[in-house]
Amino acid sequence: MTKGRIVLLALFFIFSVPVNVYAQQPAARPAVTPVFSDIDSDRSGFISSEEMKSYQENRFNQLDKDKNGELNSDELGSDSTKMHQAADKDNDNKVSRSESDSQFKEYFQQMDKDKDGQVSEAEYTDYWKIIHRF
Ligand SMILES: [Ca+2]
Ligand SMILES: [Ca+2]
Ligand SMILES: [Ca+2]
Repeated sequence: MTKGRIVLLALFFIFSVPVNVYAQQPAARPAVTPVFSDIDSDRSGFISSEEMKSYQENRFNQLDKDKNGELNSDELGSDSTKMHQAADKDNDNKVSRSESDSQFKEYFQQMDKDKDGQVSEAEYTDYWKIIHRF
């Protein structure tokens, strides 16, 4: 190992310590992780794309307090999981049903690391670990 590399590594550790401390504080977390078994409705240990879809529909209906078929900023603000945060693709400050649907399809694909068409509990936990790091 060269001297330059050692210095770089030392710098990396010095700067990474405060970041890790920050990440462990619950207040720094952007979202509450939905419980795996809330989505895995048949308790098979895997989330299928159908289970993800029904979770998304239930969530959407829960959040859509005025039942107008879209989530406005107040309704989005009441979402502790913040799972709809990036869903507003057309930037009209509202999340439509189809925007919600495509956002959750995206989640499913991102979570299903080994691409076997289902999300295992390990894949799920790993995904949220990464999300909560930011
Ligand atoms: Ca609404
Ligand atoms: Ca929108
Ligand atoms: Ca999988």
